[in-house]
Amino acid sequence: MLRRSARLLRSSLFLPRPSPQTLNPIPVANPNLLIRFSSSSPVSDAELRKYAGYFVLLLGCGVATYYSFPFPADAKHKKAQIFRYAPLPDDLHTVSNWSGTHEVRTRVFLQPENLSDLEAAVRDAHQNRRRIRPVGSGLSPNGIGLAKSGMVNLALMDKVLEVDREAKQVKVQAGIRVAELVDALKEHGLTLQNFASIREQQIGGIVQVGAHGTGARLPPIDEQVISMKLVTPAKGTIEVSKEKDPELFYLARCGLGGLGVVAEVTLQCVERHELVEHTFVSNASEIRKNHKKWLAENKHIKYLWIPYTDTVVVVKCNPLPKWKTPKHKPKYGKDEALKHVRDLYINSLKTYRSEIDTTKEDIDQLSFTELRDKLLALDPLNKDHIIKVNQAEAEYWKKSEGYRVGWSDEILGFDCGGQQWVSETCFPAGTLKNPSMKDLDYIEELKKLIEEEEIPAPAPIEQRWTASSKSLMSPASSSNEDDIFSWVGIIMYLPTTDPRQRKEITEEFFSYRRLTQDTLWDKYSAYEHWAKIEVPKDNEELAALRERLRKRFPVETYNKVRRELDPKRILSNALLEKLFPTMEKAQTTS
Ligand SMILES: Cc1cc2nc3c(=O)[nH]c(=O)nc-3n(C[C@H](O)[C@H](O)[C@H](O)COP(=O)(O)OP(=O)(O)OC[C@H]3O[C@@H](n4cnc5c(N)ncnc54)[C@H](O)[C@@H]3O)c2cc1C
Ligand SMILES: *[C@@H]1O[C@H](CO)[C@@H](O)[C@H](O)[C@H]1NC(C)=O
Ligand SMILES: *[C@@H]1O[C@H](CO)[C@@H](O)[C@H](O)[C@H]1NC(C)=O
Ligand SMILES: CC(=O)N[C@H]1CO[C@H](CO)[C@@H](O)[C@@H]1O
Repeated sequence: MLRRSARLLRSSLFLPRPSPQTLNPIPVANPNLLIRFSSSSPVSDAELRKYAGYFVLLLGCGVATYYSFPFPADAKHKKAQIFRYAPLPDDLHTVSNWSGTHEVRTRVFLQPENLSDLEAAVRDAHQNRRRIRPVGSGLSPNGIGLAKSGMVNLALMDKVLEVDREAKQVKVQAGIRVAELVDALKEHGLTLQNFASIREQQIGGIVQVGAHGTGARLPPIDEQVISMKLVTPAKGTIEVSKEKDPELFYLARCGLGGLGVVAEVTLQCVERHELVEHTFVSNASEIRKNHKKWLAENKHIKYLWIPYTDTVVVVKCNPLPKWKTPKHKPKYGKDEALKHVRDLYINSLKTYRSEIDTTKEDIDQLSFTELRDKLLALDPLNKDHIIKVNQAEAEYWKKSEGYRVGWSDEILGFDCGGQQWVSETCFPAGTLKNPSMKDLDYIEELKKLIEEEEIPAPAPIEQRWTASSKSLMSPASSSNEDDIFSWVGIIMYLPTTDPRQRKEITEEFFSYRRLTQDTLWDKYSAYEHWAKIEVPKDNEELAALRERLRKRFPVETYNKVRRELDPKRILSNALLEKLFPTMEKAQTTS
């Protein structure tokens, strides 16, 4: 049973998943091949959670679809086995990024159940120079948490340890996922200040890359960290906080998994609150007129720009009391809103396929993002086709204007659509009092570039804002608390499993990204999100990227502290080594 599900999973895309295995591998010729099954008697809580963690993430983010695997009936029987050698290749763990754009296979996937286990695993790996890169839910589009030579994952260390209702602070084990943390906080009347588009990240993962939501007064999520327990290879377990060691604290908050395994995190929370989301369609000139006011007035605001159209979808979210009770009833029903997109799909099917194998009923079942994926799949790199799809998307949003009320964690999610390539940059946009308007200039240039270069750019170009972060490695880092930053994401979907087509889309995406890089990044001091930065294959380009990173981030300090805390680079991976090479070469196995 167990085995079968492992095979099933391997053929799909999935999150790094809890699996029945190894800690303290017994020293044999190749310890990496040793798989240990837990030997404790009846089905423990942790065991249950292992299987509850068997999720396959299919599509979507705000409305992600999950398939959970049933708890194996013979699990008890399985537990009778204490140690077992894993035959190849059945126990290889394939860990893939969400979009299936990066994946690794590994035999070392440690899942400690508690702090002492984790400490032992880190100590052991350090002594034996074996790599165990910390990985969270593995959701980073660039696979920054993945390492072929081995990983440690805290999915079983997912407890809420303390809630301080007065101070509105919570102390958690870093393996807890955002969704579960928010659920646990409910009964205390608390929640997180802000959210990314999805809630499946582990706290360790979301903090270490400096992830963000939107709202020009709200900093990225790492800024909510008050203290952390860091398990380091060379210095053991250390507690880092502003009081104890400010330099290390601000470096390690957004530490890219390279300074230690974050075992525990104390987070600042806020009162649980409801938000009113107002979605409406605007255009570039109206936005220019109102931008300054909107940024300041709205707690959360984002713009979804639709290439080749003048349509901009504006989404504002604000606390409930500020508003008169909004009209709940949308002007159009779901079918009316989708009509244009469905019609385009039916007509496109006629053009692209001689036989229509999809019935009307099937089409009526599809959500907007599913329809968009199917439409794009027909001719993903044909600019004229993409323009039609974008225009249909603009129509869809025009008929989807209206209000939605709900708890902040529900409202702030977003359905990002299917598998995709994404590049997101962060750049300064002045202050809240005095916005530089560079954010709007950036988009204007980007849209012009798309049109001039005839890039088959789908929608949306998502634009968000945050306040600054004091974390030194954050793309929004600034010592000036008033500074605000804009985050802009470009996208190309991968609506196909055909490897040739995926390759073509990938190439087109990288040329699109390259054009934005050449035209915009230096001009606007824009830097890529750590979960989205891609390492160039070309050596000269890589050297240029390193140079660039040194201008913005304290790379020397980061490497110096890595040398102190993780001298053998057991927590690192190829991506980190490429971006932040150290003088002494990593000597860990492979
Ligand atoms: C559909 C989708 C939507 C997204 N939307 C947003 C968004 O709106 N805003 C945004 O900012 N990001 C967004 N992201 C990116 C996502 O929030 C980040 O990639 C986040 O890091 C993922 O968390 P994770 O647990 O999967 O971390 P992973 O990808 O597994 O790891 C991320 C980093 O954290 C490190 N790490 C993980 N756990 C630990 C630990 N315990 N100790 C030390 N280091 C650790 C890893 O080494 C790695 O460097 C989105 C991603 C997807 C797929
Ligand atoms: C940690 O978990 C292991 C099982 O992996 C168990 O044997 C050990 O007793 C636990 N330690 C503590 C302190 O709970
Ligand atoms: C932009 O939107 C405003 C407000 O809806 C409208 O008055 C204006 O005509 C629009 N401008 C363009 C160029 O479409
Ligand atoms: C399933 C899938 O598409 N996997 C991809 C993961 O990433 C690697 C490297 O980036 C690709 O080569 C794979 O095709």
